[in-house]
Amino acid sequence: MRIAVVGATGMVGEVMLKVLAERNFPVTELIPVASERSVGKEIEYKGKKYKVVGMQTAVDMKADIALFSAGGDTSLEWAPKFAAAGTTVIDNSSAWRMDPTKKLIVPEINATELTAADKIIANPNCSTIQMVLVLAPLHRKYNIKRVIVSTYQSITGTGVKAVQQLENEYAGVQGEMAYKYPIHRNAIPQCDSFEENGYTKEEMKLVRETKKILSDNTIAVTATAVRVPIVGGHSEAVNVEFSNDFDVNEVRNILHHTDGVVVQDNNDTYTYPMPMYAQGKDDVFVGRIRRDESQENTLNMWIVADNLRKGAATNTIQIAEYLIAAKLV
Ligand code: 2RA
Repeated sequence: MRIAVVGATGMVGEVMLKVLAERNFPVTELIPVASERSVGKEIEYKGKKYKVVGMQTAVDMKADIALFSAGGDTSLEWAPKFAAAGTTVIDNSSAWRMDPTKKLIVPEINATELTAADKIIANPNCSTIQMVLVLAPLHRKYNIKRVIVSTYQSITGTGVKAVQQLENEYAGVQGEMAYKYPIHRNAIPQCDSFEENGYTKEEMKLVRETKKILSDNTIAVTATAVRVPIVGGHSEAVNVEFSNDFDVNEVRNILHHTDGVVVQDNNDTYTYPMPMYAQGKDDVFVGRIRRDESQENTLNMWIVADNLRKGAATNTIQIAEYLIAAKLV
């Protein structure tokens, strides 16, 4: 497979290359793509050096699949050009996610929706992926009425500038700010910009994308997204109201048998998910599973995942793996 990685020099792009190698993805030719200022830079993949090329050069090279993580504007401009050249695009930005003509895919949930006609496929937001992977089997079993989620999001979701800001603040050095406020010893209740309704784009991604991926607009979702000074992954406190009652042990068992989900839930052994231990792994970890005693048919959970892996690079690559296995590319 001729594979283009668009945004190859960025944080997610670098993880994509790592995961492609780890999973021994069938890459016959790698095309690392970045903005003009990075053209000519060398990147290494599986012990071989490749020169970064620009966007139009990459379009003309007619990759089979292009894995995009280059921001929404770049994707809006260039994904259609790659698609017109016959390349199937899997895009990590928010550009196409809510487009009614584009599929929003978490392979374990809805990859079967894909057809060969899908030339631009949207990868959901990291905080959405980890939540819906856990919610999907529970929705099928108990029918979800409402979700209340509070996130505790890693600074890696903002990118290199945010990681540098935290390192500077640790070191007592004044540097470029990724956030309006210090992130060291702080928690910032704003991920991305605010929308007219007073919610942030990050919060509304959780609301909108969850309904689309679970194919159910009746699910009520509300979210509070918070940035915290950690790097390992995103954590989420999720409260779910079902139409029907449930048994907590049955919930654990359903999740235990869900592909991509690992249950870490034992109070006696202080076993629960934490981003420090999720970092570098592709699973979504769930624990603190307990009935909400304040309301019937309602459950609390704690969900953690590496936002750069299952939340971005790995999910994207799993979509590509599905396309190949289903002979859609
Ligand atoms: C964030 N999910 O964490 C967003 C984009 N990666 O900032």
